[in-house]
Amino acid sequence: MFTKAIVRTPARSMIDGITSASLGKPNHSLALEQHAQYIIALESCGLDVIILPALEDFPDSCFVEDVALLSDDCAILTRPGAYSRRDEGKHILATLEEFYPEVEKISSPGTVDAGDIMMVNDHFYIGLSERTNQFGARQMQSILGKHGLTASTVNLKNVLHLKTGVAYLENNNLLACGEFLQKPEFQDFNIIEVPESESYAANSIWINDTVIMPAGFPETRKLIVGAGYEVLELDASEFQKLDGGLSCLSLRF
Ligand code: CIR
Repeated sequence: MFTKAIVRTPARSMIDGITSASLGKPNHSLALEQHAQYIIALESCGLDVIILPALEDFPDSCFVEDVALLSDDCAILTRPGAYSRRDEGKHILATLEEFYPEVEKISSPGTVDAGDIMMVNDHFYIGLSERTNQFGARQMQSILGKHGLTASTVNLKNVLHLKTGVAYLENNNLLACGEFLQKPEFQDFNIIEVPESESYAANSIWINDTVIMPAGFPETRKLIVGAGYEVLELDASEFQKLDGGLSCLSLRF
């Protein structure tokens, strides 16, 4: 069960965020509205939501998921792979220290975006991507190990982050798309296959038995409802324009 989430208000500078999508620039006012709905959805799942202020110097800073890995046992500040995001963590550290006695850190030459890390009980899958390198993954593995947690790496080919293409929905259910469907390391899960045409919906989040998913993906919605979950749909169009999804917008713990 999660009890809290940290989010950060989207900055006006988000229009200059990093993207590989060709969906146009995000509309800041609409992003703020969608973000407000996101917060309401998290609260309706029982979470206390800590809302951090916008950081204009960091266009991608609303994607807080990438800057830290939080679990019941430890908090780890990452070192984001994109240079423009490298110092975002400094602005969240004090908040993390309110909840964790010690916050561990990934250091150079390691880079990690925590959007590349999927928690499955006490095990963490770490995607090796353009953002997360071997050094970072090894540091992460060793810090998690100190806390009695295990980790393994997954090579990514086509997606930005591991959780762009997979989401663990608890109860051994894995929502997955594209390159992750055939990965040997995921074959023991009950795979809920997201159709390629709805791949954006693979970035959904489980919160206390509700699945929050992006609006507009009816096939995936049907599959998730069929697996027995309550579903909340949210419009995430302005974040999709920056390659971001619903998981990226919060740290849940
Ligand atoms: C970036 O490229 O870093 C942002 N525009 C999007 C980050 C999305 N985060 C995530 O998938 N965890």
